[in-house]
Amino acid sequence: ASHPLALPVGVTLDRYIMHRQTAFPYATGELSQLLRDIALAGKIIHREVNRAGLIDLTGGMGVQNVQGESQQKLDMIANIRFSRALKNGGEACAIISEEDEDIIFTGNNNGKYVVAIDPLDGSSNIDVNVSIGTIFSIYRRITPIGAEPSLADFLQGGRRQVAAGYILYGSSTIMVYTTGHSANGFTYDASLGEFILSHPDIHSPANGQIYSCNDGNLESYDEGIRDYLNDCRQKQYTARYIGSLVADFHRNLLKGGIYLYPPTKKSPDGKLRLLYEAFPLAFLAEKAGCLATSGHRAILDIKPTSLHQRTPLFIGAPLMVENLMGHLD
Ligand code: P6P
Repeated sequence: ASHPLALPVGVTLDRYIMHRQTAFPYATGELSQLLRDIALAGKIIHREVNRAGLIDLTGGMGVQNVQGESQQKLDMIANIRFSRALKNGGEACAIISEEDEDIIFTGNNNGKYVVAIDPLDGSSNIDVNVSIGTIFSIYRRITPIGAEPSLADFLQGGRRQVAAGYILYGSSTIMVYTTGHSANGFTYDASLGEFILSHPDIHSPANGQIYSCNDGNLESYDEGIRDYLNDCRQKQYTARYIGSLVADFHRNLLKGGIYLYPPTKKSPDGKLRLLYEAFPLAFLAEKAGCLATSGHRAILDIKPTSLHQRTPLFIGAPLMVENLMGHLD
């Protein structure tokens, strides 16, 4: 039977959010509004991404972000737009972003929520017209309402997320998120300016034949990882690696597959960020029936200690992740 709260494909995101909120009699609407604010920022970035080639938004600005990576104009704009949308929305008291070293205090100290965000992941793909994505993670603050938010609000751990998801700016723009129950996908109809429910209650395949990793790093992978990848090749699986996490993740979520970013010589702790990449995707993945591990433990069980810490990430079809784990000592 379909989920009791299921709504028909075609309903708008706003209607869906309101309908879901009615399932929580004590809900006071802040999380609903926060999700709308994120969707609004996504609509704005959709417009910017689709104009990028026309108004010289591609190409580096010659400035470095906190990661020491050359900052593309569009990810700077995305960072500004999401921060502004969340500040103006009033529901988030603080934000952390891949693009900023320190916590961004919104000034809304009465806001109940904090948001961790990668405003535009895969930004090196912008100027070659490859899909890119926003990843977001929402926590209920643990500092008192009205007080100044703190680091502790962001270091609660992956299982304390109240919502998480992504917006993929690809051949179409789709927002996929969960508030802890089901995972749902909303495709953007720019002619209406609305996200429309297109992928209700996503259940990812238990197994798959697609593996995604940067083959160029093969020599620096742990032997167990190389054994697993050889196993995939023996079985003539399909290698698909876009170099844009959200795009690779989304394809694997729908079709069944595994994404691997193991430790490498260059990134001995893995490359991906725990708080605004691995945690939100792992939270969403588990709600869609997938698994996400660092190779040592479930991603969501990692105890976070700093805002920009990295982790190895293996995420996707449960049978593929379990098979991989069988190859690790
Ligand atoms: P590599 C993009 O920079 C990113 O963070 C992910 O979106 C992507 O999956 C990965 O890094 C690509 O990294 O080292 O394979 O180029």
